[in-house]
Amino acid sequence: MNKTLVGIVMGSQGDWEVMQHAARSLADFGIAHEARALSAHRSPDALIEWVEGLVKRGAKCFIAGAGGAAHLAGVVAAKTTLPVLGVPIPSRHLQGLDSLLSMVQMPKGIPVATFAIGDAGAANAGLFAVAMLALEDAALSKKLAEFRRKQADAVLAAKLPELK
Ligand code: RP5
Repeated sequence: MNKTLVGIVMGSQGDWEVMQHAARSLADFGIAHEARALSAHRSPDALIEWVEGLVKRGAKCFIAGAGGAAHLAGVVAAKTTLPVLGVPIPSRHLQGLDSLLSMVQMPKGIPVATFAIGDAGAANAGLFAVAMLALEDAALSKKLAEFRRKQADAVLAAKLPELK
């Protein structure tokens, strides 16, 4: 089995609906990853044990998604010097603005690269992890460039409807 390069963690099982998009981006590029639901507040010891274990096993970065008082990415960042990419999960009452602000306002010295709220943020966190890994992997870099080219082609091929 390939070595796990990216750890994906989310605060609750319900976050998977959004975080699956990060896993999809990684899977599409053949990046070995491991996804877990572990909470910074409800299961802090298990979270830290998992982070430390993945670091020892040679992971290159973490993607953390959480909603509400979204401290998960910050806690992961506090325990490792590997890059941590944060995904704010849409929340029931404040639609994820709470998650975004909780995640993005890290204290100086412990960075979390915070992405957009929801599906696009999760997909982009996965793509950003691919871009980081591609820095030292020419084949992956080529695959990423091809993905971008196809995406551009799709935009250029768009046909707008006739005016009614
Ligand atoms: C956060 O609280 C989780 O990341 C989730 O987005 C939110 C709600 O979790 P549940 O109460 O539904 O488990 O910790």
